[in-house]
This record gives sequence, C-alpha cells and structure tokens, in this order.
Amino acid sequence: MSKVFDLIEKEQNRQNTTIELIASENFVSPDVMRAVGSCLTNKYSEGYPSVRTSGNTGRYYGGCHIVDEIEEYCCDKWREVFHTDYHVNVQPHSGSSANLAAYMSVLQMGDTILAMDLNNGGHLTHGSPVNFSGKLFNMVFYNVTADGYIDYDDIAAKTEQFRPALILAGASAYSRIIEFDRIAKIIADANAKDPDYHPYFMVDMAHIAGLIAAGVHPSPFGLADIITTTTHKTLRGPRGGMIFCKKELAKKVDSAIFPCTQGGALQHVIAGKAVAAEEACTEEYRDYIFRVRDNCRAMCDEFIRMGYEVVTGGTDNHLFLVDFSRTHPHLTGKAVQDELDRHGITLNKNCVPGEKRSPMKASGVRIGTAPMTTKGFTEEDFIKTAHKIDEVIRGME
Ligand code: DSN
Repeated sequence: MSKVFDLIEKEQNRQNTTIELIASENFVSPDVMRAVGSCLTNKYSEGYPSVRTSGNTGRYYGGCHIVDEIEEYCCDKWREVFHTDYHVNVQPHSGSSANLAAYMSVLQMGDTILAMDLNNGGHLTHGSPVNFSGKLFNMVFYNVTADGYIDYDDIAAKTEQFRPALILAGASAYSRIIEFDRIAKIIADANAKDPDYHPYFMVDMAHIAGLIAAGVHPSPFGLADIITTTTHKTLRGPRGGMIFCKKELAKKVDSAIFPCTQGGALQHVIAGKAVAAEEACTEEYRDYIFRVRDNCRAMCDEFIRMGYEVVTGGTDNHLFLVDFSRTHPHLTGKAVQDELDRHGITLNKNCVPGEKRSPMKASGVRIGTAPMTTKGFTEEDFIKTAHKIDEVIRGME
C-alpha cells in the first residue's frame, strides 16, 4: 500500500474518533467527496464559461463544454442558496484567494482598508502585517467595545478620520450578529456628507455563510458591493472560496481571479461546490443550521454556568470564545489546545480582545459546533463535552 493511503487511513481514523470543535471545519457529504475526487481534476479550464463572454469562447483550452455547464450550474445554485441576483465567481481556490482578488478588483496598491484586527476576531487576510493584505494595502482597524462587541461608533469615526477606499466586515472569531445595515448606513452618511466619497463595502461572510443561507443571521446581499466566503465552514462544502458582487463589478472581479491572481480553475472542486449548493437548498440543511446555533448556545451557557468567561457573554452563531485571561491567568490557549488534543478533543487557541500574549500562545480558545452537529451531536452531547473540557482544564491546574 502506498504510504499516502496509509496516512489517509490514519487521518480518517483520527476524524472518526475525536470530538471536532474547530469552528472553521466541517464534514462534507459522500457526494461532495465523490465530486472532488472525480475525473474533473484532469481538466484544464482557464477562463470562464462562454455564456459569460457573450457567446465567445471564454476558455483557453478545448473540450470545456461539459465543465462550462458544471460551472454555470454551480453559480446558479449558489445564487439560489442566497436568494440573490448578484454576480458570482466560484473559482477562488480558497478564502485567501477570494479576498486577494476582491481587493485587486476595486483597489490600487496602498489604498486604505478599514477592517477588524486579527486580535479582536478578524481574519489573517484582513490586514495582518505578515499577510499580503497588510503588506499591499494601508490597513486601519476598528475596535471592539470593552465587552467584545464590534464598536460601530468607532467604524464611523475611523471612516471619517481615514476615508478608507474599502470598509470590510467579517470575522473568524466573533460570536455575535454583525449589523451589516449599520455599516451600510455609516457609508451612506459619509457619502451624504461628501458626495465625492464612495468607499466600497465588502463583507467576508466565511464563517457565517451557512447561517445567512438559513436565515439565522442577517444577510449582506443588497447592502455590500462585494461578498467573499469560503465553502468549507458552515456551508459544509469542499475546501475553497467564492466571490459575489454587484453586477456592475462582475468584469473586474472575474479578471481579478483569472488572469490576475489565479490560473486554471479547479473543476473537481467547483463540482463539489455545486453539490454543496444543492444540499444547502434543502430543508434538512436549514434544520441543521438551526441545530448548530442552538447547540452552540447550550454549550456556551454551560461554560458560563461553570464559571468560565465567554467573550461578549454569549453567542448568536456557531462559535464562541472562552477567555482564560482573568479566570485562569496562568493558562494559555495553546496549553489547553495541546492538552485537549491528548484527550481526543480538537479545537484551536485564539487571541481574545485586549490580548497580551502572541497568537502562537494566546489567552483563549475558540469553540464551534458545526462539525459535531453534522455528526449528530445533540445539546446534551455538547453539554457533556463542556464538562469533559472543564475536567481536563481542572486537571491542568
Ligand atoms: N483560518 C480560518 C479560521 O479558522 O477562521 C479563516 O480565517
């Protein structure tokens, strides 16, 4: 047996026997897996299906008529999932690629972006100095309030102060509703004050896309100019990205993906995304997302009952952040992550608002309920898991 398949079997066994609480992971269906492992991986398809290019062939290679149909179908299904007529590009290889192309489509190098800092729950690609976003653009950040909520007044103040070319909403570790309408109003007010000032409004809905699809979180469609997402978190699709945009930005976004930042599309992954979209249109999926949210509330409440501090004091979505900095000042997120790994519970260390430690140590952990809800965990199972985590942490003390 090839060493690779031996290792894949070991990983499959790990996935089958551990409790997976990483908020950005999930388990795809056998159909998604089948599409991603299909013969489509053999096909080169630089460019776009011909319907997008007014009947001219939009591909650089022959033999693309079938993958053209798959890609168009994929786009149509995702529009159906989000009840939108936005343009969609399903080619981004990842969330990072989607964000790079989104920035490249409407910004010049050095332009100012106003976003959420990684330490406060933002994404790496939202301006971290070690990421392309922080290197290519002038990043400024809005704060969270003392209790961890997004500070919308600070967004308004920094919009006036820095006049960013793009205002970015979206987070990787924020457990509350993001009020897209408030940010859109801040932009409208800034524009009313100065009609020459038109910042773009971009939303990275990677974490909460599934909740938006199911109507559990307000939608940014109709408000944001550009919306990026990954497909592998709450959307439960294959690892990859997507960009939605208002129709007038379609050409800019498409050319920012190909030929600017990517080459050939991954048609096997696009097929997997299409299958995930079919699944996300069902009542079963909607019911799943409601269970993810309810399970998350139940587990989070149990941590609070046991005396832990949760950032913002609760959750409205699929994740929450436990902050050890006051309750267990000697504990790092990394130490807890490593110890839980030894007990078959997988999660990730995470910075907390006002973080004093480096992101490699961090003072908190992020907990998400999407993967184990897919595996059938109930509120009771999540509450039991909270007690198990508490037992491990008490053991560390
Ligand atoms: N790295 C992903 C996450 O875990 O949230 C996206 O930033």
